[in-house]
This record gives sequence, structure tokens and C-alpha cells, in this order.
Amino acid sequence: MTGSSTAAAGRAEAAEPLVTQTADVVVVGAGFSGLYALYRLRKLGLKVVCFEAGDGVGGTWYWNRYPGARVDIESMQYSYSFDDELQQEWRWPEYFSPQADLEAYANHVADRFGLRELIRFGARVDRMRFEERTSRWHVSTQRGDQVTAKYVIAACGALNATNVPDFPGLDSFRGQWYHTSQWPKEDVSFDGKRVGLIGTGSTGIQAAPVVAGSAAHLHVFQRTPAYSLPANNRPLPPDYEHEWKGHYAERRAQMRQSFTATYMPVQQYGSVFDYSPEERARILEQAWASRNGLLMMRTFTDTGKSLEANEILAEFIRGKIRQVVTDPDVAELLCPKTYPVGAKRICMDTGYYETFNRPNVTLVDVRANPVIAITPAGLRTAAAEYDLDIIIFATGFDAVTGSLTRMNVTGAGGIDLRAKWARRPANYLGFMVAGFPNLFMIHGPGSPGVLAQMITTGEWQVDWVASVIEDLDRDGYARIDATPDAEDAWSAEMDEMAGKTLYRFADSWYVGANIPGKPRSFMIYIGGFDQYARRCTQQVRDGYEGFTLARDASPSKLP
Ligand code: N01
Repeated sequence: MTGSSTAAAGRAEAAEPLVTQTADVVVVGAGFSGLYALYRLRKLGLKVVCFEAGDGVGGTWYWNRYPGARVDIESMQYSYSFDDELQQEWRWPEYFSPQADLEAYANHVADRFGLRELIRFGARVDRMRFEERTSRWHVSTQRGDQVTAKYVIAACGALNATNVPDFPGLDSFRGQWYHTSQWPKEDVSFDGKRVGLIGTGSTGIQAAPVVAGSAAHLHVFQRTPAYSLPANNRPLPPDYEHEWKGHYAERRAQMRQSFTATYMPVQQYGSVFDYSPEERARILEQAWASRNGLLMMRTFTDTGKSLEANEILAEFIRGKIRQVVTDPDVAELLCPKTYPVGAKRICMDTGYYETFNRPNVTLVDVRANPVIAITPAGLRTAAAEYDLDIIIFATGFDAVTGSLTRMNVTGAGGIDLRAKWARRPANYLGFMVAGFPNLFMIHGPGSPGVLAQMITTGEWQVDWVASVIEDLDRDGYARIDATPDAEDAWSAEMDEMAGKTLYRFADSWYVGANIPGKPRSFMIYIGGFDQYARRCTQQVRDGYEGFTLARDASPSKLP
């Protein structure tokens, strides 16, 4: 989404629309999970069509090409495991890959496995309708494709539906504006420009240092400060890569059996209260200097569970901010104090706090004085006017549910998904929504999503769906649906787990708090990927407990 004259990244190409075609499966989205779904389902001999709104593959790493975009999980792990030759041959130049390297990898995979021919680019799905009489999904796109399929796999991304706050006056702005997740492919020059950056989550924190490097002046409009740890990114040493490649098989297996689907050996020190302040500081300093700042969150066993323990970690991080930022008032404004560390997604940065020591950077507190309007010349807060040439919205997403609810999905009996999810995004096992038969979500609400490493968990989810499809087709079933009872039980389990964690103390996108009017519930399965995978496998083994399977196309029980 952009208000500049340059074209947005997702420009439709001129390929002919597919009209009244049939397929076994429609995959929505050619991100990392979607690409793997194509690979996996084609191997089953199924006819698969993928619709992708962009004109290239990579999903998150196609759209989020903003300056400084970089993954915060090591690339040796944040990569596919399904093909050993691929993981042995591919070379990651850095520990944490920049967007361009991740996009290049997605393109390589699409070409190497011949997946591109299955994808219709520039094809944004705008309608999915389940027809009960035939048990078929009718999927159509903005550019006119119409495909009927038995199954749909919604691999459309947990962080895909762009959130541009509804500030009055945006249309009147004389400069250029961009949302970070719809960044143009063409270079955006900040040279000599007065730039305003709204938002200081993971994205804003990555963009600010890069933009500040060339802008005449950067105003960072901060509503809530984030906890950010140093990424300590650097070139990947050959011996490290060699060591990983020598142990890929067992490490991937360990990842699949871990809480976050990562390989992160960490020395745990027990309770933070078992140590003197000096000992704690020494241990936390080691974690801070480690290659992966996320290790910090796991160094002590109780900082993620108890508010008192968490406050010790939070204060350590605030101390780091105060050490780096030379102006004490600015440092204080950058110190998060209203929620526990880890209760919102922890950020990883490269030089974020140092940016505020630059003479061309100003931090503006829009908690105290909110943005009131975009003006022709810039932006107005409750306290002042700011003249700007470029506005960057790093304001996040209608996360987890937005990509599906924006697609006009209707299930059995014509029920609208938005109506079904008006109170909460009810679902079963994060895969299915009762009343929406044969529609499978990847990284949807109810799954571990962003709380685990998404390429590995996406592969696992796709494998689960593929095995369900195999079972259904082999045994002659027309449809599978979740039962409303199973869905209620899953919601209750999600609530119970989330209610015991520190996540409840933050207004985060995890609970939908960033979108006005969005129902508030913790949308992510928090029991760990390992437990989640066991549960999903078990439900299938137990004869598809919590699902109804039907051999004919008769209506399934409505929720
Ligand atoms: O979005 P966010 P994001 N007025 O929602 C502010 C993943 N990710 O794109 O906190 C003023 O976190 C908002 O303020 P507040 C990662 O999972 C990963 O940064 O709501 N400000 C906040 O500061 C991440 O969590 C990577 O008070 C407004 C910011 O905009 C997720 O994507 C990199 C506002 C939005 O932060 C989303 O991150 C990037 C308003 N009206 C992203 N509305 C890596 O792998 C919103 N804000 C490294």
C-alpha cells in the first residue's frame, strides 16, 4: 500500500485468468508454506492451483521489502528441511538473512522444484464459497479467475493484512507514503528528505537505523516503546555452516520436538532469584553478548512466568537503553515500562538505540500526544505540526485472521467467516473452522504461528493436511469438518493456557488489540509446537476425534 507515484510491490501480471476450471486443491499464497504445499500435494498426484496476490513468490519475504528487513531467527534454521540436497547446497551469507536473500531462496526453491507453473501470480483471492450440494469450494480472484476445488489450503500468512491507521487527511498528503509491508520494488530514496516513521514494533525498529542513515531528518513517532535486543548479526563463518550441515538431520528432528521449533541450546540457570544482583548481571551480560538475543529470554526459568522475575530482566534491558542513548529524556521515553518483556513480540535490532544519538533523528511521543491527522504538508499530533516529505507506516497488521477475513469466505449454509469470528476466531487445532468443511489453515489462529519458527512449523502443518487429504481420498470421503464441540473445547484450552502467562499483560496484536473493534482473544496456541504437534497427530490417530467425516455431500452440522 503506497501513496507514492511508484508502483507497489504486488503488481498483477497479464496472464490469462483461469475460468471455470476444476482442481483437487486450491492453495492460497505462494509464501514459504504455500510453496511447500504445492510441492507436497503435487507429489500425491493431485491437481493443484495456487493463487498469489503478488507477482513473485516468498510471501512475507516478498511483501516486506522495507529498508532493514531481516529475519530474526538464524537462517540455518529458518529454512526448509524437506529436501536434504537443498539444505546442504544452499549457502546463507549471514546468520540473520536480509529480505533479499530470503526472497532469492524462495525463488530458487520455486524454480528448483518446478513450482512456478502451478502459481497464478497477481491473482488476489476475493471470494471463497463452499457449495454444499457438491462439497466443493468456488474460489475467485479480483482479476477474474474462477476455480472449483474439493480442498482449499489457506497459506495466506499470519502477518499479511496490512494495517494503515485511519488517520484523517491521508489523501491530502502532498508527499509520498508507504506501508512497510507493501514496499515498492523500486528504490525509495531518503536523500535530503524529511521522513516520518510511525510505529516502533519489529519493523519500525529495523527500518529506523537504515532510514536515518540517509534522510535529512527522521522523526520516529512512538506510541509504545518495544524491548529490543541486539541481533549481533554477522557473516556466517564457514566452520559454523559446515558444523550445521553435518548435523542437519538430528537438529531438524530436535527442532520438531521443541517448544518453538528452533534449535537453541541454552544453559539455564534456574530462578533469577537464586542469584545475587552481581551474579544475575554477569549471566545476563553473557546472554546479551550472545549471537542470539532471544537466548536471554530463556536464561532464567522464571523470567517468562513471574512478573517479579520478569521485571529484573526488563530493568536489565532498560539499563542497556540508558547506557546507549545519550539524552536521558530520550532514553527514558525509549524504555518500555507498561508491559512485561516478552509479552509482546521481542524485537531484534541492529543499531536501533544508537540511532537516537544522531543529530538528524527525533523521537516523538505519540502516546502523550497522539497523531490527529495527516496534513498536506506532513502530520499533526495533539501537540505539534511536523513537515514531512515521506511518511512510513510501520503500523503492523490485522494479524492472524485478517488475511482470511478480508477474502469473503462463506461456508456451509452460507455462513460468513467474519460473522462466525465476530466474537473470537474459533477453530479446531488451528486447522479448521466448524462450518467451513475442507478448508485448512496454515499458521491460522489456534496454531503456534509466530510463537514458533514458521518455516518448520509450516512444513509440519502442510504434512498434516496432506496426510488428512490422503486419508479422505483413499477412504472415499467427500468432506471433513470440525465439530462445534471440539472447537469450543479448543478455545477453552487456548484461553486457559494464555490466562496463565504474562501475555495477558500486554495490548498486543497477539490478542487483536492493535485493530479497533477486533474481538480480543489470545489467537496463538501457546502450549508449544511440540505439544501442539502431538495433539494434532493424536486426534487423527484417535479416529479423527473432534471432526465429522462424510462420504456424501450432505450438509454438515452447522455450528
Ligand atoms: O507491527 P507491530 P510490526 N498511532 O504491530 C504502532 C513480525 N516481524 O510490523 O504498540 C501510533 O508489532 C504500534 O504502537 P502500539 C513480528 O512477529 C518480524 O512492527 O500499538 N502508532 C507499534 O509500535 C512482529 O511482531 C520481523 O502502541 C501506531 C507499531 O505501530 C510482527 O511482524 C520483522 C498506531 C506496530 O508494531 C509485526 O511487526 C518485522 C497509531 N494509530 C516484523 N497504530 C523479524 O523477523 C499502530 N501503531 C525481525
